[in-house]
Amino acid sequence: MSHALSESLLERIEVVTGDITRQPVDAIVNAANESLLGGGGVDGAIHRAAGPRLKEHNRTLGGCTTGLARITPAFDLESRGIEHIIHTVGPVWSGEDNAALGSQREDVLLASCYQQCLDLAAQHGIDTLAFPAISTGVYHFPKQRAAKIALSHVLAFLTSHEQPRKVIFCCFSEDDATIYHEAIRTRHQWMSSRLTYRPDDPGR
Ligand code: AR6
Repeated sequence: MSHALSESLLERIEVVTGDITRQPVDAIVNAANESLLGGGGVDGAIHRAAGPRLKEHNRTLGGCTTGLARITPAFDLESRGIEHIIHTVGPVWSGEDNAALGSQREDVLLASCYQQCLDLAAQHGIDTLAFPAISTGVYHFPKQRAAKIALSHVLAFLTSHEQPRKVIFCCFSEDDATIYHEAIRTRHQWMSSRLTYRPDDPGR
């Protein structure tokens, strides 16, 4: 990967603080539960903003298993320019935060949520997509750990796909946004070090 490519990849992601229902994007991701019929947190905010037709529609879907995703119209949110909602069900955290990243069943399920949402976005030609910090509220997934998984899966997907063109990580607090900025900074340093370290370079 060239330096220019890694820079342009990072330009395709953005961290914002705010309400996901107010983001100027084509689609938003909902951190739902398996019923898809609404709940608290970001799920409650999205159902309130999308209106009762969302729940009526979701009754016809028969729920969604943890780690999978479903796409729906955005109903009343269409007046704000949002065309789709991608509902995914994150894992409930029950592990130890000190285990190696990727070793927990919950890590794999959370990665699957991001992958499924990105696949659906690409299939539906979604240009701009906003994610909340899936599973890090009521479901208690450790925030730093979740941000690393979110970032690495989004970057890997963007490397091989033109759509979505832009992914926004929509945080609900400045503290949560700081966690994403830190994950991006670490990733950027790692990418740069890989690009400058050439053990076989005769000029070294
Ligand atoms: N915009 C952006 N992010 C938000 C918003 C908002 N309007 N509201 C909350 N957040 P959570 P989970 C953040 O609990 O952990 C529901 O009851 C919040 O600060 O919404 O996946 C569902 O029905 C946190 O960073 O989702 C499920 O039963 C993040 O969104 C369960 O909660 C996720 O927190 C899912 O739990």
